[in-house]
Amino acid sequence: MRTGRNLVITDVRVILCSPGRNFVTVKIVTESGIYGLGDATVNGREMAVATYLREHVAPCLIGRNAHDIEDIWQYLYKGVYWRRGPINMACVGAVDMALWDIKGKAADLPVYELLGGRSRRAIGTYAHATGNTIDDTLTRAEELMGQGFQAIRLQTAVPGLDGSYGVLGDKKDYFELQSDRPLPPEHPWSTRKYMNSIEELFREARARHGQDIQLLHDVHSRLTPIEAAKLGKMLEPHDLLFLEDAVAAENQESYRIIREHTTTPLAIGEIYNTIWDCKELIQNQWIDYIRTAATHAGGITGLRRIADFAALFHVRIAPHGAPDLSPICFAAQSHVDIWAPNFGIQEFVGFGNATSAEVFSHDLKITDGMIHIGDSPGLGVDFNETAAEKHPYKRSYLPVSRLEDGTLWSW
Ligand code: KDG
Ligand code: MG
Repeated sequence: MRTGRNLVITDVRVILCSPGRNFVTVKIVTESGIYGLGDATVNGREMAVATYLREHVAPCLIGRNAHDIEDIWQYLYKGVYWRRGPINMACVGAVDMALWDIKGKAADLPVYELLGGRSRRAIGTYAHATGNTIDDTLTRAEELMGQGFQAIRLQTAVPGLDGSYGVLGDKKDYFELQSDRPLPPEHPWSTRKYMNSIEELFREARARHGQDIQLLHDVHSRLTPIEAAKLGKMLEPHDLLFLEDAVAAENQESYRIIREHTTTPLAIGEIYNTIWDCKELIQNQWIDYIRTAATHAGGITGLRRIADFAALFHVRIAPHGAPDLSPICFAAQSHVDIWAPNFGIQEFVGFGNATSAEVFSHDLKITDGMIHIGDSPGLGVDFNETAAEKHPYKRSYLPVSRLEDGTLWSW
């Protein structure tokens, strides 16, 4: 295909490492020496993405012009015949971010300038307060409020259940590496026990922390639509910013049922890979926030397309920000957040630990719960391959959930 200014891709490296947890990183190198970085991590399935990238994607990129971001996106999406899917789209996403990084460096501009410039000074975030009891959770929320966070997601263990989403029985957090466990850890689930206890968490939160703080909650897809409707109604007096993943929505119609019954705002999307997964949710205005991440939904190009579509229907973006997305993904979506006119809020669970900081560097800062992006060209990230070698991949799985009678449930 024709090109304007050629920036020929000469090498595509795929690096798996585990500086605290597993990440899959793509490094695309051009003949000029400019390189770009992308995150392709799919938590618990890292080898699949790494192999797909090495065996099927990298050979197709060598010799192409790194400036042709849209053409390469279409080539990897339409061109494979097998459209969509989490593994394929994480690879498209990683390549896409790396190409935006290259374009920014070549232009000597941060990526948000290429998207259209800033729409805001900084990016509002929400933090996580999680605990084994309501008191633990609310004490943690108080600490976060003291650090300046103005929005906090509250999760607490369900009385009578040994561990649940966000709170493992042995207190090892769900986002920590689970490599000491040969197979996925299992959590029990009871909708009845959850429904009987959850309202108290938010009632207590409002009583202790007042009305100013924004509160959020993640159901992690464990309810049916009518149960979610009931929960939304139950939580209405506590005025949530949003209720996340109330129901798994391969069937997007499910959200119509929830919407008909409650004014609690709804969010979904962290496992979606394309605009098609949320098309009906958005165009019917059944949700308020779309939570697709840059890695999982086809990179900056995929996320920008979703944001523009969502803006037509008053839906705002709130990208997934769990620690199993690498700092490269976090930076990539921060550039989208600072640009998107319909940005809502960014999930934020810290910038990783000291070990991950040996491997990844970035140009983001957090003060008073707001993320500030510097003006480094490209995505402002870097990756230390030598440091990464010291932290080899370790197999690790996300947990699974079972009802108390043993039936497998959504985790
Ligand atoms: O890999 C799965 C986690 O990223 C997910 O469980 C975290 O639900 C999550 C969230 O909202 O951050
Ligand atoms: Mg979630």
